[in-house]
Amino acid sequence: MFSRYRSYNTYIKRANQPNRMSILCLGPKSSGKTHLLKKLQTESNVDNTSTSVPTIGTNMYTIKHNDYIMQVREVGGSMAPLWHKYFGGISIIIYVIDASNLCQISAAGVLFYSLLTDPALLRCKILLILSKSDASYRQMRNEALLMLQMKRLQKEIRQKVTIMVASAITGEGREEILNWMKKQSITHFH
Ligand SMILES: Nc1nc2c(ncn2[C@@H]2O[C@H](COP(=O)(O)OP(=O)(O)OP(=O)(O)O)[C@@H](O)[C@H]2O)c(=O)[nH]1
Ligand SMILES: [Mg+2]
Repeated sequence: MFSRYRSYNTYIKRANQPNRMSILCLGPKSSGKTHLLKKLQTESNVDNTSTSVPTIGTNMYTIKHNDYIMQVREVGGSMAPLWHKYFGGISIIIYVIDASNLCQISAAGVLFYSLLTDPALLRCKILLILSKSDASYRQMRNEALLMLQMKRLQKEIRQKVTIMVASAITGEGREEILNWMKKQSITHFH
């Protein structure tokens, strides 16, 4: 227990060094966080056999983009009641919603709203990713945003939410996400 606490503190310290960011990746179960983060790590195809396991607890990813090293911690969707334990020292949240899962979208939106109103995250930069854009039965961007009631939500929260569409299969959105993460690090450290 003590060593886990110490390693978490070390992570926060390291992640706050120049050119390193502390980023948290959250989202409901099976929304595609692990696959997407693997795709951000490497452009090559994601190995479905080793990544299709629900994240119990957390996964840490070191993502390099040009000169930047970004540390991203994924906390599994099954850990949602405990997400708040990982908010300390976090400046950027990536929230992943599965745009192909009609049943999940509204619940994902409610969970997203409760995150954004958490006092610890009021100054965070937020990236909302509509994942699995390759799925033929996905919701289109505008339909998904309508289901999430994004316009109304944006009026009620303090943070600016950037929205992107992505696929871990085709790589859609990869460059855009990496550039956004890098840009946040520049504005965060300078
Ligand atoms: N079509 C498609 N399927 C995907 C994509 N990303 C993930 N999946 C599938 O969605 C399922 C869940 O993906 P994960 O990346 O494990 O989801 P997760 O958000 O990490 O889930 P937890 O760790 O349980 O919170 C897997 O069966 C993947 O094969 C994608 O971009 N497109
Ligand atoms: Mg996962």
